[in-house]
Amino acid sequence: MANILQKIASDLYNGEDNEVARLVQEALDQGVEPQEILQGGLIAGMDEVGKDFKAGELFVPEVLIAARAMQAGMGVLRPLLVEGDIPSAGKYVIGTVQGDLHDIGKNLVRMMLEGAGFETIDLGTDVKPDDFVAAVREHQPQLLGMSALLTTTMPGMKATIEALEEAGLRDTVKVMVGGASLTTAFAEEIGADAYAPDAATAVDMARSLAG
Ligand code: B1M
Repeated sequence: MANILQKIASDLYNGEDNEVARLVQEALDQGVEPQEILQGGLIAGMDEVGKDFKAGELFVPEVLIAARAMQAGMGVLRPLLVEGDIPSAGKYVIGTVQGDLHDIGKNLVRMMLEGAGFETIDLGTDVKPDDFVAAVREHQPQLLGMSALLTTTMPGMKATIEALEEAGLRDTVKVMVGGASLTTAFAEEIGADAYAPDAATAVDMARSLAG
């Protein structure tokens, strides 16, 4: 069993999407539990991608290709995981703030979070503070993530945190922010719980914030 899981992890790392989907099905046919395939194959592979991305050994295109391979594997597993009612690592609402259309980094963060077992709700780009608030009310996530690439849209993060406070929801959710122009100091200043400079760190922080 270890062999097939290692093969899934290494094919995922190499972005072999068709092969990952095929091997996931093969593992299921051999009787390997969906949760074991998720942890020992897909998440293990994505963890390696995250580590090497953080270390500067992999770059954005490779990460996106690996993330696509993970999606291919998840496509086979997802119905079974839902059926089996396996607890997720946590619920994570994510979006790019109002006025900002950059979504490559946000999508990368979302895919890496999914790779780590989080259930993500992606609100897309140009998300108004009230829409973040409505999503927190509806989905009751452990975490809310906001991405901003423009200095002109960064204030949308503060506005969203204030809107959460006004709605009485701030204490129900941990807020993480990220994006090229951000800093830890900015995150502290606006009252966010965490700032992640890259997708791999976002996963590490989400894991520790979700407890
Ligand atoms: Co735009 N753009 N852009 N752009 N663009 C930047 C951001 C800019 C720095 C380019 C420059 O001038 N040097 C500049 C911003 C300057 C500033 O405000 N400081 C800029 C500008 C000015 C603009 C326009 C205003 C240009 C114009 O029309 N005059 C315009 C604005 C449109 C709008 O949003 N309203 C605009 C438009 C665009 C495109 C549509 C052409 C395109 C976006 C396509 C898309 O996203 N679908 C685009 C692109 C591609 C870029 C650059 C070249 C690349 C951004 C990117 O995708 N990087 C960018 C220059 C640059 O950064 N080199 C630039 C790759 C991505 C993986 O990295 O998004 O940083 P990044 O995400 C990282 C981390 O930041 C972090 O993890 C990710 C992975 O490691 N992260 C998070 C991100 N979100 C996170 C959330 C988290 C945690 C971590 O928790 C929730």
